[in-house]
Parts: sequence; structure tokens; C-alpha cells
Amino acid sequence: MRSRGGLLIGVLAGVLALTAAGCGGGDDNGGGSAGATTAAPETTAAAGGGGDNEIKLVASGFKFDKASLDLTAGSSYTVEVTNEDSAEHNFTFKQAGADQDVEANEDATVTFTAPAAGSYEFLCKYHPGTMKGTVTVT
Ligand SMILES: [Cu+2]
Repeated sequence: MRSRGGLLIGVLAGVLALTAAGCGGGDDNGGGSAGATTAAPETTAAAGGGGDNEIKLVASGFKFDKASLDLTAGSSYTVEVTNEDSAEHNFTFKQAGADQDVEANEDATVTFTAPAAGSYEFLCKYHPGTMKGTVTVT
């Protein structure tokens, strides 16, 4: 029993010695971790887009209440579509990757980033004949 305990302690001591030696060799690591502690404040970078711009769009009588949208290239937009009809509508702005269905008598929102400057089209993909408009991005 006693000799076993002594062996264990001996092994532990050896491990500790090795670990200590490893640490001793890694003086550079100590400097590195100190540097990492200094480089902490990097949490508020996400809001770089300048905030959300909200656009309200009403679909009523198989028409949108706006015939044109003016956007700024690279800005983020949230379009809230209110569907006052008893049929399902949709807001599609293909170049921005927006394709949002809006159930009858419900609201829906879609968020996208305005593409490069140019003239585009938005529409309801179910009724593109009457429900469409121009998107001007500058
Ligand atoms: Cu529609």
C-alpha cells in the first residue's frame, strides 16, 4: 500500500515536473494570452448597415398602394406588407432576394439589402399583371 502510494506520488511529481518544464519553455505563450486579454472589445460591430429602413406597403383590391420604391444601394430595408384582400398576395423583389407571401387579411415582413444602383421591379408573383411597381436604387 505504502509503496504504491509512493509510486503514485512519484509519477505525479514527474508529470508536474514535465508540465512545469513545458510551461517554462512556453514563455511566448504567456505573452500571447496577455495580448488576447487586451483585444476584447469587439462586440458592437454588427450594426454597420446604418440601421433598418421600414417601408409599409398595402395590398388592397389586387393592387399595391405604392407604385414606386426609392432605395439606397447597400442599405437594409424591412418591407411590411399588409394584405387587406381575401386572397393571398406576395412581395417579390428578385434582385434583392426578397420573395415573401402574405396570407389573406394578414401582415408579413421581409428584410433585404438593396442591390447596386439601378431600376428594378417589385411585384406580387401571383398577380403580376396588376400588382407591380418600380424600385429605383441610387
Ligand atoms: Cu397578389
